[in-house]
Amino acid sequence: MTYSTLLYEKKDGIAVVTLNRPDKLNALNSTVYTELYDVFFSIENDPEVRVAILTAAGEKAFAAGSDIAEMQNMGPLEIQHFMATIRKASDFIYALTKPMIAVIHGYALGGGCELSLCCDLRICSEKARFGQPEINLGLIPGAGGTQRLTRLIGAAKSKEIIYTGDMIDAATALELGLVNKVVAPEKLMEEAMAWATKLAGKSGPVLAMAKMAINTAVDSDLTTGLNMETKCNALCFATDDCKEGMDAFMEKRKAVFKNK
Ligand code: CO8
Repeated sequence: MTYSTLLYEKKDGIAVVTLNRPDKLNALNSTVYTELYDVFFSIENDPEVRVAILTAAGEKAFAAGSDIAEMQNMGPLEIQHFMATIRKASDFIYALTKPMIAVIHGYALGGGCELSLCCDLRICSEKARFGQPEINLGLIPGAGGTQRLTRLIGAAKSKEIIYTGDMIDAATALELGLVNKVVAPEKLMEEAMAWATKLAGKSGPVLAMAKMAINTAVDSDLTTGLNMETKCNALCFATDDCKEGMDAFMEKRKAVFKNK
């Protein structure tokens, strides 16, 4: 698959998507969001892919936000169209049935931070910097930041980050629960691949059930979430992998999952 703003590779069940506009600090324009939707649609429908990684080219940034040059002369109607393009990609990535890991070095600002929030897990370099600086441009986050950031780290800290527009460092992001793990820059991709490899060894359908249940917890009330947990578990019991997991335990051997 070839894209003008992304790189794509696949190895041993792990898909790696790389944002590739390093000269613009991987600013996210309409083409990037459209191509992100396309590549993740392919990933979702590719049975060989078990886990996806989203990373970025260049030394300085994961993504420094949505493309200000593109937005600069938009009016309300054009921005709604742009936001629909963002929404289509973001919502699809968030709901992907396969685990998604964002691998973040350098700046993850505005739409860049919001894109990482659509992933399941975030691993970053000690040098990463996060922020929602839209307030300094006279706007507010528009790629899900007021919603996904708030659900992840709570209203008070989200308000602090969004109202001030200040950046936070990797250690603060870890403390807030914005990222799962912080590692030395030279270890970033190695650690991300180790994580991805571990997840690729689990049962894909069962991971999808775990993701659906947890996403329901984020998006709804407790009763709805508990009902979803029950249904997802019932579906796990319809898989060969569930039988294999329990048989392997009883037979004191390592389970070999077949993704069925
Ligand atoms: N959009 C477009 N171009 C960008 C962006 C961006 N977000 N960020 C950086 N660039 C470009 C620069 O213009 C520059 O291009 P050129 O070399 O052609 O002049 C190149 O990338 C390198 O950037 P800098 O020279 O600025 O690099 P510095 O190291 O000096 O600074 C910073 C790095 C601090 C990250 C700085 O680039 C910066 O502040 N960038 C903008 C950060 C920002 O405000 N992000 C939020 C954008 S708005 C957003 O994401 C909204 C999402 C919701 C949209 C929905 C509709 C409302």
